[in-house]
Amino acid sequence: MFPPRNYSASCFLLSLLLLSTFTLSLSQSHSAAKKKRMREKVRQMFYHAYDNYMTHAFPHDELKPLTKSFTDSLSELGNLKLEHLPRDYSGSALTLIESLSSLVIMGNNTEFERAVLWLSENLTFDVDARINLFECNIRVLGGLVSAHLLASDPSKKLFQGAYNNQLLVLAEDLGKRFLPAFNTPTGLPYAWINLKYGVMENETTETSTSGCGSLILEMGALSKLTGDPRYESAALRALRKLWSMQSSLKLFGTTLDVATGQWIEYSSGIGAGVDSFYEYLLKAHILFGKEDFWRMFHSSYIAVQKYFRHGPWYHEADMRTGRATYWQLTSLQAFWPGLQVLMGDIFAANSSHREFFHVWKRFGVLPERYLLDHQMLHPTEKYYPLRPELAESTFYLYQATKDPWYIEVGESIVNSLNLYTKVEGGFASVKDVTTMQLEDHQHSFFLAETCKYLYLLFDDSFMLGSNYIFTTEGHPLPVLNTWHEELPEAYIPTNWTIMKRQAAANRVSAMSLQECPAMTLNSGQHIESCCHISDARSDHRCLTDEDCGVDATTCRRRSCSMAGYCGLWIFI
Ligand code: DMJ
Repeated sequence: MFPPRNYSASCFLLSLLLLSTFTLSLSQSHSAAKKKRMREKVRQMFYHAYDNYMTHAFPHDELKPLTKSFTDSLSELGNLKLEHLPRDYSGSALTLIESLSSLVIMGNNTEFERAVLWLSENLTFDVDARINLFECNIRVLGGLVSAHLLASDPSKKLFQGAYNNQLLVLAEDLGKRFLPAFNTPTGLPYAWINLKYGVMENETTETSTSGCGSLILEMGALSKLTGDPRYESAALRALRKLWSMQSSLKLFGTTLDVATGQWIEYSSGIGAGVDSFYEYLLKAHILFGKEDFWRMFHSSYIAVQKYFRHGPWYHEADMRTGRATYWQLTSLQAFWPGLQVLMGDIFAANSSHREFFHVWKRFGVLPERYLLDHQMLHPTEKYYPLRPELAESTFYLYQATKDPWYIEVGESIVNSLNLYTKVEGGFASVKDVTTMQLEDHQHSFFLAETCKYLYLLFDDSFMLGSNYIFTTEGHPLPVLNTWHEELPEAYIPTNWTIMKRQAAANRVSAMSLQECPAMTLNSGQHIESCCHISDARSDHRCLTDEDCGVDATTCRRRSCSMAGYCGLWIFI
């Protein structure tokens, strides 16, 4: 028998198919092997930082890796002029608290349990130390609340012995010490509070937008866990007041006075002093399931895109006029693409992320401030204090797209950190990115965020089967249906006059001066929003293209990816 005429062609096609299947599975196993290798590299980084902290600094706050000593820095965080430093304060084991959730993510239950027991027996907040409310909230309260939720999750089996809510007891004690800060005519909290004595005499009334607008995740969670509504209520009252202070352009300033409710600094952007305010509007919506937080975020997001965005870059602008003020890239802004992924604007996220990574590659790490208009580094802010924001956005983008390019980015970040910042005694901040001269400080967020996001980029098994939202300090909070409940009437932003006025206003495109035409989908659903994502599903992922609305930058219809995220997938 002769083979069929097209035998050789079939054979060729078959071998081609086999070859490509082989190549595909080879490249898949290649990338799985790479992810495993990288995960181990990050694990080693974390333990190099952690073990050195435990050896040379614990139970003080942070490690000084060059001198293998410590700093009791909780009272110094945000305290640029280092004023009113405590005389008799010997630390709160800040780095240990910040490491708790990372230990769980890396599967070290034994060390987690050991840490929890130590904290429950030794940690006290009854100390004469003036601390920054925002910093203490995101690092300490957030670290404790998150670790408590993990410890009390029976499926995690983190404890050999019994867990008796010790972390929640500590968190509640801290939360109570926060409350006097909110006792102002406006409900906006003081930026500073003494943990033992409350608000100090003649305390400054100046604070920042993020200082009063990013408390709701931790304090809201504390209320849900304790049944005491005071924490959530104080954080919401502050947020409501802040919201009422937005300009007619729906913009916010950077600093304000808590006594008068007047703005001090009218210029703002998406970086320092404001960043986590935007972040918490969206994350509060996800954690507490309230539509109103989404509306607030959505309206602010559009204003940000309209007045701050310039191509893939973001500059600052005056909240009253919308006119550009400072053309600067700052290291903190690099979290924004991650937030854009959460809200489904992946195309825009990807383009900004690429620019941040480009700057990282150029300098080896991300400089604190780069002057876009002069194409040069800021003369005094040339440092890189081991910040996590680029790794964080890379993690989110990889989750959404599974594009192996983000694995390459992660690898490059890991290599730079090891090359430039690793020293015998831990990881040191970079003082000057032009010389790579180091500074004697290992910030606690290096363990809470930088290592965590890099680890999760290469191994996200911690997240399988559960939905988590990460606080601005990288502490995971599970998204629980039981928390998605109605708030008291007075707390619902739609009842606020300002929100009613806004609901009546037209929705416009995120693209400056451009409005996407409203469109009716096949299902009959009418979309006007530039970045609509259906809220029908609790995990905020899409099921079909119809969940995805239109893209903010091009007004083109978006599609739902295989990973369940909305995006402008060119090839679909
Ligand atoms: C962290 O403490 C938090 O991410 C905060 O929101 C701002 N950035 C630092 C780390 O860079």
